[in-house]
Amino acid sequence: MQKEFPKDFLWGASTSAYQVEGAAAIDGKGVSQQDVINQERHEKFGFADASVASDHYHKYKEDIALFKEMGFTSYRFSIAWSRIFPNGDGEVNQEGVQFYRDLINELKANDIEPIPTLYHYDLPWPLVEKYGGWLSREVVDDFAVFAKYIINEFKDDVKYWITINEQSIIVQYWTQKCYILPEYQDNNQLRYQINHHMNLAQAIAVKYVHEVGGLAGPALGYSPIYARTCKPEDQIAALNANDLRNSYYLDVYFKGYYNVAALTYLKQNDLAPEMAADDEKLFAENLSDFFAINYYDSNCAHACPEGAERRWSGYNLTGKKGDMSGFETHPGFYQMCSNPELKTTDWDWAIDPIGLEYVYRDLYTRYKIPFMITENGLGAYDELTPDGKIHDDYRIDYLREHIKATKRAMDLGVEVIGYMPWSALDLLSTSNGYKKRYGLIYVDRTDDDEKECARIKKDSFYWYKNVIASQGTEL
Ligand code: BGP
Repeated sequence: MQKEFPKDFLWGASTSAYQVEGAAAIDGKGVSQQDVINQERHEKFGFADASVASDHYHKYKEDIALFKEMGFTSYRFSIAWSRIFPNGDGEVNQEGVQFYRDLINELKANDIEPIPTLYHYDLPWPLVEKYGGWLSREVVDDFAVFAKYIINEFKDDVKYWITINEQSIIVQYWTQKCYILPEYQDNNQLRYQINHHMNLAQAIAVKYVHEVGGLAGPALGYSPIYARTCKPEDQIAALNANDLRNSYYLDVYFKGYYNVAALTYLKQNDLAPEMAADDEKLFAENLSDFFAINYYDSNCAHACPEGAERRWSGYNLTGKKGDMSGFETHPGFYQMCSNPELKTTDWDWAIDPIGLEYVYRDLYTRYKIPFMITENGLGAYDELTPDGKIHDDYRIDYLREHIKATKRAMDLGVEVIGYMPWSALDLLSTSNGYKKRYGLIYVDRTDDDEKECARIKKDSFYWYKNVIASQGTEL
């Protein structure tokens, strides 16, 4: 039998605003870039748009009752900037503030720690129209006003603040996570420019959180990168990939400066961001307090000759194994590839619980900062059987092995304060609509038909309830 997790360990799960709330044009909410992006994806690929999503806006009390039944002691959600400032700047929409106040009060009444994310991909659309959104440095000032307002508003109820979600993934999939006007889409330096603006915004958010006595951390979309072979040139390629895809972000948040090798490579290839003289000083003065890790998979890399064609990360839109549109390639630096040792999901994400153990061990050695898992999960086709059940044993297997990996790292001294897998309930996938599901709670709707969004407990719901009740000893 497994030894118990600490008594105050935060057990819960995660969601994000536009993926779960719906009510996209209700009670004063303004349009966000995700409303526009998902409308376009609906027209192009048939994925659901974000207008109703999982209707959490109207059903949050029912959802929190289910969280309580599972035994949650934490819930990670995000705050939609366009619900608070419908224009991105200017007037506050009090009805939007009231929604989050009600949500937080309901969580607290159920002894569930609210863990809000300030930014999860959903920039107010008027800021895209005004100055191109994250492309412009002007966005940093508008974000600062929003962040300060929210942090002050909820400072008495929130201890842990997640600042910005997955900047590294935004760089990789920038047109999916940000609205980029077509005329800019060929200029890849802008990927890193956007990220620089986000680094400034995130440092300012950390500053405000510290001013009110809270703790702050960015949610890192983190995949460790293995070398495909033990050839020295593949090992160096994996190191290069780790520097550019991982440490480039970590070092800013936790050391206060850009990773030297990654920044040098970007400069040599005209991809580096423009920055002002004091920007790194702002980073250094506002370091983050904990790792919020979003872990789904590990990645693999091998050496890549000079002169190869530069390519950006591909994706699988169909959910048929092997339908990946390509791998990121940086000539002379590295090329990403699949890992022949690992099984994958239907969307080609490598399943690797040991990879999570590797992340804990590697990052704790390098930074010695506590961890919180803010996403971890299996995207899968779920079937609602005629008897009204969802037998998602594949999801249970996935989560069990990742919790075990967490415990192994903790047994070697790594500090982990919470585990919040993705996702509390089914929601709109960022890349694949409602066919690809992650929830512990099933939401009865499809891409084409919103139905009533009824909640149904999956087998994983009952399993996770028992995991929490047994403090992680019964997996
Ligand atoms: C992370 C995001 C989430 C979530 C998850 C699964 O990158 O933070 O918002 O959606 O990945 O990704 P997807 O929905 O594309 O399967």
